[in-house]
Amino acid sequence: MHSELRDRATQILVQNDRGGYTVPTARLYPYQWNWDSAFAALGFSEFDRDRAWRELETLFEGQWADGMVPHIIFRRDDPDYFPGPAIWQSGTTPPSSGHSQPPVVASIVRHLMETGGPEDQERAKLLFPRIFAWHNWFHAKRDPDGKGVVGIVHPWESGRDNCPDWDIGLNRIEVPADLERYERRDTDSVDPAERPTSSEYDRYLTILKFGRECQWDQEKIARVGPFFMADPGIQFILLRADRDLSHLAELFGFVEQREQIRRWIERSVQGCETYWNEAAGAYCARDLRTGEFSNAMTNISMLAFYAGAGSATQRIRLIDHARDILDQCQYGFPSWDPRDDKFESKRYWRGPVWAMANYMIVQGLTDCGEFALAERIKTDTLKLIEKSGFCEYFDPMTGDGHGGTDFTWTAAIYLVWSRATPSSRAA
Ligand code: 9WN
Repeated sequence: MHSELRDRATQILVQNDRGGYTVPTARLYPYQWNWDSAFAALGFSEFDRDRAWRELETLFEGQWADGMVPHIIFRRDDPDYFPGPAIWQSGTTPPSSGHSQPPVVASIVRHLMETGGPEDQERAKLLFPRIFAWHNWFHAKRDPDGKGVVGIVHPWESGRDNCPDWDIGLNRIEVPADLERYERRDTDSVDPAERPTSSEYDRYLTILKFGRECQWDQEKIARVGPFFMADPGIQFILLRADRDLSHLAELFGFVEQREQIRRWIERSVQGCETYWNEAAGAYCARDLRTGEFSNAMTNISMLAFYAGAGSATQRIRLIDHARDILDQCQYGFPSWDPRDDKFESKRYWRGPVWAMANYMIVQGLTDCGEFALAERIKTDTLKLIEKSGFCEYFDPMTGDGHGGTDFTWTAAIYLVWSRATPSSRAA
């Protein structure tokens, strides 16, 4: 079973390869997505290192002049996905979306280097300036006042599209009367009960319209756009990625960049306090326009460990909280607290378990010595895949798989974790 599943995971990566870049899954997501590509590279590194690097290199072919690496790169028009390049109108070559996604790349590059040889070092060194420019973009454009709190301008930028975290910001958005009529394509291949609602889609398109109409003026979008929220996911993933990038800078002798990264890290560590919601006992999202907090713990709150953030007291509370949440589920870690009334076990980011989120949670917990909890979440992930296949996400109560099938990042995580020893290191 074990080796059959490994073969199947390898096959999925190969079959989702579109020639240098990988689609997350056929039909539902027919383009190159940003953090999906980072995890695809992780998966490829298990059997084809050259292809792993190629995945990251093609991702950076979509980098904007200001350093931003967009969340989708459209290499060819595909009627299976909405909204495509004609709606985004990025004006770039290749065409792309107009905002970013969680910057996991630097951490994957560090993994590739630590599991590779001199050729991996060479390729990492070539990619370094591009990754640095992207992190710089996040710190400058998504934290325009330098507060150490990196915001998102669209729920899609978080990669956790319909998580209840974003209800606060989305509820404040009024859908304009002149919003163009559109036809969703996602619900052609996935049950609408497992996807965002049409009211959410109207708001996603309203934010997109604002960006397009100001020709993707990122300063303006962050300062006066319809949506600007602090996402613990971006904050923690960027903080971890900055630490990993700093490690690379040291190795390559990039003194100036290392100093700059040190300043980013210092600021971000302080900024993490903005996300601590004492009433909820967790790191939560927050509306940057009003200060309002989201009130429940998510899988992403657990990335505090991955980022090396939080005081000893905060970490103890998070661990206790995590145990309570896991007691409610058959499989962890759910993307929303099952005790909250917004929890929906099958609907996308409102409850389901995501393998790649678990991968980051487990890395963080392992680095912090929380081995038992890490083992529970890792074992749950493998069991979910063994039970239901390489699905996009899983019901934490039943273990059933949902969303897209033959999913790239689920296959990638399986490849890494079904190997004998898990990769971990001190933060
Ligand atoms: C919008 C590709 C992407 C992931 C996101 C996930 C989903 C897209 C969508 O699919 O979002 O970006 O159309 O639903 O939420 O994390 O990168 O797998």
